[in-house]
Amino acid sequence: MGKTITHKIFETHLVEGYLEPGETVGIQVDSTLLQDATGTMACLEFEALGLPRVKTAPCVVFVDHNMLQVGFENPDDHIFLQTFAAKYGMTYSRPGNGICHQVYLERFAVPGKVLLGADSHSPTAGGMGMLAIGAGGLDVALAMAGQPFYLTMPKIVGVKLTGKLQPFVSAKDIILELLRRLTVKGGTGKIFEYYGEGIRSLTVPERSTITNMGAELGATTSIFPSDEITKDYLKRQGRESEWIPLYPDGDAEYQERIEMDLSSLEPLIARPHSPDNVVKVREVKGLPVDQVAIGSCTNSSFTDLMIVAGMMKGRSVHPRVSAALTPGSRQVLNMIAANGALADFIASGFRILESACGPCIGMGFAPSSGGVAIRSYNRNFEGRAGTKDARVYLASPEVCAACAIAGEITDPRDLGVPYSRPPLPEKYLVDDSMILPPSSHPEEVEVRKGPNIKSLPQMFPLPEVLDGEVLMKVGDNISTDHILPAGAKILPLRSNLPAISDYVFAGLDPGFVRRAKEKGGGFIIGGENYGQGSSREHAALAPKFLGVKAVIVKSFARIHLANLVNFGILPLKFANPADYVKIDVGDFLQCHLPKTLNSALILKNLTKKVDIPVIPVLNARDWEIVKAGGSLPYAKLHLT
Ligand code: MIC
Ligand code: SF4
Repeated sequence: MGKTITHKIFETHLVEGYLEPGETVGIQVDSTLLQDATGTMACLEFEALGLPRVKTAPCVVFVDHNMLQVGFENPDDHIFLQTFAAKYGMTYSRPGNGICHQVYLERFAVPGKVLLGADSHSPTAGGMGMLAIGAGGLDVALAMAGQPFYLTMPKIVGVKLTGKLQPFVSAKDIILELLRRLTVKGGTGKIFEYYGEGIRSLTVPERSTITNMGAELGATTSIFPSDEITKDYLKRQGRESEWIPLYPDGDAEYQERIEMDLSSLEPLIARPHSPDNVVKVREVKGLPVDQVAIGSCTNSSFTDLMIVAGMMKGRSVHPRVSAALTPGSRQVLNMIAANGALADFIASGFRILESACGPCIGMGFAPSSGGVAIRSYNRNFEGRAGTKDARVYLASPEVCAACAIAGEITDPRDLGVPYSRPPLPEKYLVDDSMILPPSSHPEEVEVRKGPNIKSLPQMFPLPEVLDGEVLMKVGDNISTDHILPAGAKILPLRSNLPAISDYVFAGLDPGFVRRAKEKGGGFIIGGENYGQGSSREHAALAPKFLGVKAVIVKSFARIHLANLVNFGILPLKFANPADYVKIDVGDFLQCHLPKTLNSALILKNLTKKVDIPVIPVLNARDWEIVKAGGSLPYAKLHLT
C-alpha cells in the first residue's frame, strides 16, 4: 500500500515506535514556535533544564498575544523574551511584526519538516506541507532541548476535495463545513490530509485557513501536499529554494476518507458558542449585528484583506456596527498600506487595530453586553471575546464584510456588491527587520526578568494514595478558556503562576479557588472532550498549583491531556461513562496507585460508598512521568 504525506514525514523523523494508529511514537522536531502568552513559561521551563542553547532551528518566539500593555507586565515579558531569545539561540519576532502563525507561514514554514508550536493553531503551517503540531509549553521546551516529541500515532483521514469554490464562498467555508459534519471532537486522534483536484484552486494562505481551524476539530494536525502552488507561494515570498515536492502515493492508505465538492458549498457561519454550531448564513440572515472583526491567524492574509477592501470600497460600515481590522502581519499591513486598500478600510469606517491577536482573546475590542459579533476568527467559546453574554459568530471575511455593510447577518451573494478575488501579489513585500537573530555573544546577554516573572515551583512525586474532595464537576466540551480564561486582566499573569492560579474556572464558578485552597486540593470531574481548545499549559499548571490531584472525565482533548501529564496530574476516564452521575461536588474520593500501570483502577467514592472503575489515560512512559511529579523532574532524571 502507498504512503500518505503524513506517513512520509513521520518516517523521516521517527526515533521511537511504530507508525500504527494508537501506538506511542517519538519524533524528532526540526523547528519550534513560541508566542508571548505561552512562551514566558516555556522559556522558564527551558531554563530549568539547564542547557546553554536551544537545539531546534529555527526556534522562533513571537510577541502577538500580550500587547495591550495596560501595565508593566506585558512589556516586561517582551524584554524577558527578547533577552532570553538572544542568549539561548532563538529568533525573536518583535511586537508589531504580526501574529505568530501568519508570520511563521510567510517567513519560516518549510515543507517536509516538523514544527512543534506552543500554540494550538500551529497546524497553520500544514498549508505549506509541514507537519505542524500544537503542544503545551513544556513539550516545546523539551523539543528545544533536543528531546523527541511523543504522541499517540493518529489515524490519517484523507479529505478529498473536488470542484471549485463559487464567488463569495471561501476556504473558511470548507473548514466550517467539516466542523458541521464532524463536530469539535470529530478530529480527536486524527490527522487530516487534503488531496484531490479541488486543492489545485486553493493558494497556500487559503490552505492554511483550513489547517489552522483543523485545531477546532480537535485534530492532531492537518496537512496539504507541497506542490507547484506551494512552490509558487514560496517564490513570491523570495524563498523558492526552500521548496521540496511532497505528494501522497497514488494508492496512499488512509484510515478514513471524507469527500467534499467545493462547487456545492455556500457561505456558512458558526453560531454561539461553539465553532461546530454551523449553519448556512441564509438560515440566520437578518439578525442585527453590533460588531464585526476581521483578522486573526485564521483569516488575515493579504488576499483575505484585499477581498474585503474590494467589498468595502466606496461603501460604509453600517451605523449600528463597530468594525475593526487586525492585519495578520506587518507584511500584510505594509502591502495594503502601499496599494491603497488600507485607505479603503479607513474610509469605510473600519477601526484599524494593530497586527496582533487582540480581540480574538479579549485583548481589547470586546463586544457590548449581549452584543452580536461576527468575526473571521476561529473560536467563539462563551466569554472568550471579553464579554460574558456576547454572542460571537464565526464566518469568512466575505461574510463579515457583508454584515459590516448591511448591519445584519447577510449572505454576501445577496448584497449586490461585485466580487473580485485578486491574484497573489507578484512579490510579497519582504522586510525582516523586525525579526531579530540570536546574539553571537550570548555570554554577554543578561536575561531581564521583571517583578511579575516568577520561577516555577518544585514538583514532587505522586503519593501512593490520592484522596480528597471533588472540587468541581463540569459537562461536555469544557475548553481551556473555561478552565483558565484569557482576556486583558488575566493574560498578563501568564509568567506569574501564583497570581494566575486565582482565576481557575473564574467564569464558571468563582468559588472554585477558595474551595481548592480550603480543602488542600482535590479532584475535578468532567464530561466528553475535556480541555478542548488552546494549548495553554496554565490550564493544567494552575490547577496543579491549587492541589488538583486527578481529573476524571469521559474523554480528554489531546493537548490538555498531555499538559496534565506534564505537570503530574493523573488523567483518568470513566470505564463506564454512565458512572459520571455517581460523583458530585463535595464527595470524598480515594484511589490507590499501583506500582506498575494497570488498565483499570478503582476509585472509591467514600461519601456515596460506591466503587467506580476508572482507566488511566496514560502509556507506560506517561505513567512514569506522572509518578515523578511531571515532565520537568522526569526530564532532569533522563536528559543526557
Ligand atoms: C488561543 O487561541 O486560545 C491562544 C491564546 O492562542 C492559545 C494559546 C494561549 O492560551 O496562550 C492557543 O491556541 O494555544
Ligand atoms: Fe492569536 Fe487568536 Fe490565533 Fe490564538 S487563535 S493565535 S489568540 S489570533
